Amino acid sequence: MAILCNQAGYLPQCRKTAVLTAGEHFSVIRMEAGADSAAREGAGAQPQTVMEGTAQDAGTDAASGDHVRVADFSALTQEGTYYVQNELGERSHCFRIGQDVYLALQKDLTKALYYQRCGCALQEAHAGVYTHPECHMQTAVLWTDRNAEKEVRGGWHDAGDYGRYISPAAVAVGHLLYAYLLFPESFGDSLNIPESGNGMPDALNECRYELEWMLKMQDEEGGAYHKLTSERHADFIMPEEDHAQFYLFPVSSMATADYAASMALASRVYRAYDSGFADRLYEAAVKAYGWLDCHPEYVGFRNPDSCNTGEYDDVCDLDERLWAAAEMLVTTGEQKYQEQVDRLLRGELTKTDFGWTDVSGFAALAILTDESHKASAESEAVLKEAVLAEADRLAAVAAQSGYGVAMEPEDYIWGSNMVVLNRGILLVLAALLAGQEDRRRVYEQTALAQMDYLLGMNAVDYSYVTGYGEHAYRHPHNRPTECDGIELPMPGWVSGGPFKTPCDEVGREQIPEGTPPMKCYLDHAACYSLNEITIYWNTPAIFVTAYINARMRATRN
Ligand code: G3I
Ligand code: 9MR
Ligand code: ZN
Repeated sequence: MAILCNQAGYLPQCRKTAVLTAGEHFSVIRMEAGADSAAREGAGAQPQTVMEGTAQDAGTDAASGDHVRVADFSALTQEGTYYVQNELGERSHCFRIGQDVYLALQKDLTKALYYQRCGCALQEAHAGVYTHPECHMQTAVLWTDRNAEKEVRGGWHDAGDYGRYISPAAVAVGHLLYAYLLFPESFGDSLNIPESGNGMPDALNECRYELEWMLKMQDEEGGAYHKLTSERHADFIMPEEDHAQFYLFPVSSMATADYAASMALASRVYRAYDSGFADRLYEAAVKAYGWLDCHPEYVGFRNPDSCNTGEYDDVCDLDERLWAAAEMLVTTGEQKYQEQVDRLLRGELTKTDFGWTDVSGFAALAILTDESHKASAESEAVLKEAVLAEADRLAAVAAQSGYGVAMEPEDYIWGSNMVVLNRGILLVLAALLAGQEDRRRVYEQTALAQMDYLLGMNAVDYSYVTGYGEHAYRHPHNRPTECDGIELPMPGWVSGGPFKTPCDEVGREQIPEGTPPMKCYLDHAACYSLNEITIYWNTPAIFVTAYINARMRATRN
């Protein structure tokens, strides 16, 4: 495809660009005016050229090797369905311009978490065609003591596999709950999940399903088991067909700190809805933090030799401890947590990332969005400086990118779309903190540009969200999708995206050596290092879309 665009669409009042890899001139053709126009040629639409221009030469994009030109059609604000065409007659996929472009997307990104529910049946009333009987009902045993049984049903399958892991769970909970805390107006109760209509926003209902499982993953000392999985990944079978023994793997300091942080955060969020639940969450947080106090040393996790399920190993637990101290400080105001925050802020932590290996950005979210300012002014200043400095760096990286994405060639790691979206979170946080309107606008536009990339304005011309775009990817590495006999995947799944050194067999075989990083992608179900789905790749996308929908609501009123 020679013209790349956000296949889901653009907001009327925001910047709108498309990338040309051929031709210099562009026309924007309206298929049909109106807010709800069909995005299909032949639906009785009479194409009409509504804008013409010359695309700006942006040189050679480092991450793709493409020589690109950028067509800016921001002046076009009328709602409708369009495409972009160059002077060679090549055209983009259709896209919409409309206020509602991100509304359905945010709902589907969140509903996707429901499809990950483990330990219950997905009924047709809520799951439509994507039903399955209850799964993984069996009790687990400790990996280190096969006589010690524990009931740990529930939670979300982590990804395309059936494992459940504490650190990625805590990160997904963190993204989701901060999205709600900061942009509550973007959350309703119409996801059509079993709890819909109970007076609590459905994102919180869905998140509670994960939290109730997490509450089972704590041992008597307060430590959090690192993960709950079978010894080997299941074959490609439906979840209800997986009867393997599940094991609780040993406690780690990384998991326990993530656990303490996410429980403390959740206790604040649910306080207004269910104080009994909030108390349980808080008590679990205090108990986990007590474990951290008793174990100031790093307690790592490595897979036993015979185990091939996810490892989520991390060589440093200081970022997790910082997140935990920050959440406990904001939750309690107690000086002992301030002292931990001060100590850890003096270290070399980034304070700006929201992934499962580096969670230190969540400490910035906790402290910088706390309206009661329980943390010291010094902590706030240190964190704000780090956030704004990183946002400036990312804005400069995006400006250098022909595709407007805040990524450098070395950033295309396993789950690179999570990197894109976590950088979107950072840019949104900076937009909230920016003192000057011109900087705020730069951060906001750059955050939106990350969604343009995710939804199709990239070197492989894929929308990386199932069901969103004429060329949305369709073959995620996801066991139910592969086994359910249904042609299309559930809508709203974010693909892991391009990875410069793919490590699955098909990716290694089919992507030639020397392929530019942004092009190291295949829409292939076997490519777990390129095209898997996970809960914590969807949740940063929910955060960014919730911000966008809140901003659109505010600027519309
Ligand atoms: O931390 C190093 C960094 O220092 C280095 O510069 C970089 C170079 O590529 O590698 C970084 O470590 C990588 C790590 O992710 C953190 O980004 C490892 O190489 C890489 O192998 C590791 O990949 C993880 C993968 O599991 C394998 O462990 C992915 O992030 C993680 O999303 C993925 O998670 C899997 C679960 O195990 C099982 N469930 C599915 C899920 C998604 O695929
Ligand atoms: O399906 C598994 C996926 O969730 C993991 O991310 C990946 C790495 O842990 O492993 C996948 O399972 C593969 C296993 O590692 C090797 N045999 C093939 C399995 C299915 O692709
Ligand atoms: Zn299950």
